[in-house]
Amino acid sequence: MFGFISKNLKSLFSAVSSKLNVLFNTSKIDQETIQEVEKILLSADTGLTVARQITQRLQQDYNAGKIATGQELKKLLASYLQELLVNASINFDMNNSKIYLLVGINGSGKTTLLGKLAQKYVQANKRVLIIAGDTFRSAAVQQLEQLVSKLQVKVISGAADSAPSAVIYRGCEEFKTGNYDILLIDTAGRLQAREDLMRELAKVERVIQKQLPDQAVTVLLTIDATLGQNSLDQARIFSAHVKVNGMVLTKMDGAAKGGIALAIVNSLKLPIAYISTGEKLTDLESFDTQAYIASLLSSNQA
Ligand SMILES: Nc1nc2c(ncn2[C@@H]2O[C@H](COP(=O)(O)OP(=O)(O)OP(=O)(O)O)[C@@H](O)[C@H]2O)c(=O)[nH]1
Ligand SMILES: [Mg+2]
Repeated sequence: MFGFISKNLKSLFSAVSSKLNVLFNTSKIDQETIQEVEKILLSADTGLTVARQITQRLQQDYNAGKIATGQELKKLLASYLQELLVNASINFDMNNSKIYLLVGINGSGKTTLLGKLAQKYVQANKRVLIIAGDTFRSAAVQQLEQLVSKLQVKVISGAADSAPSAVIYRGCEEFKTGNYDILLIDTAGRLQAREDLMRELAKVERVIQKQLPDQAVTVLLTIDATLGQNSLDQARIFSAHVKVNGMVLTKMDGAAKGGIALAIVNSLKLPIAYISTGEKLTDLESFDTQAYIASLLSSNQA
């Protein structure tokens, strides 16, 4: 698994890491090198706050005479990235959760993620129930049913344009009375700026909590990693309306510049539960901090 994730991330970071490695391999570090690090981090989509924060620390080290060689620079950069990501993957224990509510903006990969989680739990011999809570988009239920068609899992759906809380209520009843281990709930995509839709989501969360008061609900926010800095705004506003437990960075295989993980973790202190690296049901990996940093800093292609 480690090899797989680092291979995917390596191609994601190959341009960035090759530029960084030019710096790591120089024998003499000067003022310009530190500025170059900031530029490279920015080009990886880490955002200005993170890039500045890290280079300011490197600058202090440089002034104090602690960075004379490229290898010293690499070591310090790695440790600052590690510190920054310390909250990224800890505190996220998927094993104890039974209920997953997937939220995010339109097209961010919720339904695809649901299919992947369904496959993961079916493979682990769990009895999975799915609620197709996207009653807004007419083709949403068919998309979901097709995605999980080979898994033999029950999908509870409602009439098009009905209130999502109604189908979610029914699905929770089925979960209570049926013999299930895992409940996966899809929701319609919504832009973070739509206050009415954000309130609808908060209502959905309340319905689940009321129906299943003894169960913890894990809310996963899907973030399309190709959208760059706009993702920060999404994560902040969704978190203000529902209790987001973890983020899933999607489309980390495409045009994404994976530094967005650093920006989000730094500003929201939310863990990254998974990264999604493709459209196939198997393209899902746990977020591994060490592998992420290694792929950012190492120029060797796996
Ligand atoms: N390359 C790539 N494509 C992905 C990934 N995840 C999802 N997609 C694609 O992105 C598109 C949108 O994915 P969906 O899962 O339908 O997204 P959604 O959030 O459910 O969309 P709405 O329900 O319309 O809000 C689909 O074409 C997916 O196949 C990924 O990790 N990598
Ligand atoms: Mg969907």
